[in-house]
Amino acid sequence: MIADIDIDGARLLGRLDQFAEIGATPRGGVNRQALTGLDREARSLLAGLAAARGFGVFQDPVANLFIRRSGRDDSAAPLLIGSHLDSQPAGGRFDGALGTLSAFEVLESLEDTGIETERPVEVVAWTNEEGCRFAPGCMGSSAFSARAIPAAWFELVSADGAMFGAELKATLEALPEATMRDFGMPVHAYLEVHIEQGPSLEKEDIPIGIVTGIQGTRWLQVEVSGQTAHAGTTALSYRRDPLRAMISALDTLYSTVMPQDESARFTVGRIEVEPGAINAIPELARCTIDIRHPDSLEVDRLNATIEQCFHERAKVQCCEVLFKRSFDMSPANFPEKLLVVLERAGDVAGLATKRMVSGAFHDALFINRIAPSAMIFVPCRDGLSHNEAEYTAPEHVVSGARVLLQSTVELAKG
Ligand code: HGY
Ligand code: MN
Ligand code: MN
Repeated sequence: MIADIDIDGARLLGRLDQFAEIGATPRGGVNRQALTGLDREARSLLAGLAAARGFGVFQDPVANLFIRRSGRDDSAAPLLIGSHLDSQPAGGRFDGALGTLSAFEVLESLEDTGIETERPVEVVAWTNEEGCRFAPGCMGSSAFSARAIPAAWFELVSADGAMFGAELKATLEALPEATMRDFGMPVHAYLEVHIEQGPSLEKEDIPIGIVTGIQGTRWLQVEVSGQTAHAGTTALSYRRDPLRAMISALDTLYSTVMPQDESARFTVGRIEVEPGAINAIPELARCTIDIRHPDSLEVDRLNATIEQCFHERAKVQCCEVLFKRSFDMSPANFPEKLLVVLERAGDVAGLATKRMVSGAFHDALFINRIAPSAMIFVPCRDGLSHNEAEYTAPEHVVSGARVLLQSTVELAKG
């Protein structure tokens, strides 16, 4: 071990169970979406656990939550370790919570053994990583790295009718014991443990992934508009059916984008139709499109292909189509100097590691814009995530936290 110190695996596994109860779903997952009462409940629980250990509790204007353990030189830029506590609507109990609670376990283990670090170490729970209630994703980490909250976010209304501004205010007010701190805090480095959310570590029976980078992601909101009319009296030649145009475009895109490029990802997560009456031709058809690719030029090309396809099919149906880009995250590469620290930590923990690119986006991508960042992946069963059956074996939970602990000691020793 870099340091003769270990984590308390039972305590960490117990914490994961405790947090999984907040927003628990009947099928064993969690629905703890960003800036809801359940998200606030999880944040309060973590803040209470932190206060009980004498750690400092802070939050910034976008409700990122920080838990601070002082260092010998408390003026030094802290090492940040963490992830997120918000979940998908039908999410798993490990996505986000694993990294946040592994980071808290590291802080507790340091405290238990009385190890003094040169620089402060702070656990962070980033606000709204998932982006499914309020797009874009990674709101907390992107506002933190940009040192500002985009004004446009305060216009956002979620599908459940909530206003972003009101929910953010309620979330900040729900943690009066947290000291407010403004944006702009310098960061020495950032580390995040996360489940792989893919199958490769499990398939190769490797317990630790050293994440070298994250592929690009772009979210489109598509709206096709036509003319609502009577289902019974409107003949084909009089129809301007936006749903028919959308289905035709999507059928072509499903059968070309991913089959022609195994690195490309094309996902339609939500479709809405208005007015939604069984006996009226739709007036509006809306859908979301999530595009991913390791090569940002390919993201642009896919975007252009999608727009062209929709415009062509809309024209055939005498419909209009509008596109809005609600998230755009170019690929990131993490610095070699941090990757070798993680690999060394894996070695001293006696764990096999492999380098890999993340197919999922993470807060580390934004923090990497202002401080050296890197991620530790652990396997998840069948590579399944954003699914209530998401599962990571206890030994992998413990291994990820062990590598985080050793890397933390290495990076915080000054
Ligand atoms: O969508 C993502 O890639 C992340 O898991 N929220
Ligand atoms: Mn996540
Ligand atoms: Mn996720």
